[in-house]
This record gives sequence, C-alpha cells and structure tokens, in this order.
Amino acid sequence: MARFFRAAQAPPDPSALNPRGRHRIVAPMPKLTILEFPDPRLRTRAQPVQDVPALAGLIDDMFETMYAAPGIGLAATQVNVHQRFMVIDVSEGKDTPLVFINPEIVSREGAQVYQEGCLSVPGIYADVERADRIRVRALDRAGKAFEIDADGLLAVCIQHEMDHLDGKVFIDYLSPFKREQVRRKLEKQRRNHEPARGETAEHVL
Ligand code: QAP
Ligand code: CO
Repeated sequence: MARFFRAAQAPPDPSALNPRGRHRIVAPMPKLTILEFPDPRLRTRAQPVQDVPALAGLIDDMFETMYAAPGIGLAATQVNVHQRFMVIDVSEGKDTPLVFINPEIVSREGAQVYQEGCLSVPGIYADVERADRIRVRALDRAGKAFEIDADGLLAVCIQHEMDHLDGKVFIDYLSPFKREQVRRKLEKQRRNHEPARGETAEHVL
C-alpha cells in the first residue's frame, strides 16, 4: 500500500510526454507488425532465401521487434516475409542473437514436452512434444554455412520457428476443440483490448 502511494506521488518523467505534451507515450512502436492467428498469411510456406545480404536490415528489425515483445524467437513468416529465415535468442541476458537462414534439421533424437507460447498467439500457452536434441544446418547472417547441436529450450525454439516457415503454428498440435477454444479466446481478447475500427492509436494514447 505504502509502495503504491509513493509511486503515485512520483513526478512525471518529461521524456514520457510527446512533443505536444498531452498524451503519455507508453512504449515505442515496434518496427514490424506481427501477424496473429488465425491470419491465413501464417499458413504460407516460405521460399528459400537467395540473397542473404539483402536481409540485413530486416534481420535487425526482427531482433528489435522480438526483444521489444519480449520474445525468444521470431520467424520471417510472422512478419509477413515468406522467406526461410528466423531470429532466436534464448539467453538469460538477451545477448546471444542467433540467425538461421535456410535451416535444415539434419538429425533428431529423443522427445521432450515444453510449454510453448508464440508472439502470433498472444496469451496462449500449451504443452507440445518435440525432439529433445537436434542438429541443424543453416547459413548465418554473413551467408556462411554452420551446424549447431541444440537441446532443451533452444531445440524447442528452433523447431517451433521452423514450423512457422512451413505455415505451421504450435496450436496445430492441439485437438480441433482446443484450437477452436484458442480462436475464441483471442477474438474476445481483441474485442476487449484493441481500438474499434476507425479509431486511431492517437485516440488510445
Ligand atoms: C517460441 O515464443 C517458443 O503469448 C517463441 O503474450 C516459445 O517468443 C519457443 C510471447 C516457447 C520455445 C518455447 C508470447 C510474448 C513470446 C505471448 C515467444 C505473449 C508475449 C513468445
Ligand atoms: Co511462434
């Protein structure tokens, strides 16, 4: 209670006001828009990347969008780019960015169940079974081929993001009944939290 009172008394941070000073800016706009289930564009099968250098700016924007969310993985499909690449950072310090271009799983072993989420399915979490250990071959952002052995969370994340490149979302592993429940919950979330059609962000801030 006391802590709440002190916070309410704190002077406003001038940097949190826009130039006209009337509306408080809550958070900077993320660079890229993330498609949300059941958007049919999430069902697109991505094409192999041909021109790695051309992706440099997009990769930076995807990391920015992912870190801001905050998330640990983002596939190009989710930002409506239908080329086979993704960005991942599962580290505690958010200091280990990984880029996978034209990824291929060359071997898989074992099974693990992990409670997954997805920036394209906000607020929904569900257990999914995937391979426990994988070996992945891909190109890095310089276009150089590499191979990595992954287990635990990184292995889950790579498999989850590679699914996006094939038009697959983690809730596809749930029963049709559960998936319909998810669709209705998202619909309700949007009704309650998003501006009505015709209203601009300015009205909300
Ligand atoms: C995929 O997911 C993943 O619902 C990456 O409201 C997830 O970054 C791989 C997020 C779990 C392995 C394990 C989800 C953020 C982020 C939400 C994400 C949300 C806000 C999900
Ligand atoms: Co996802």
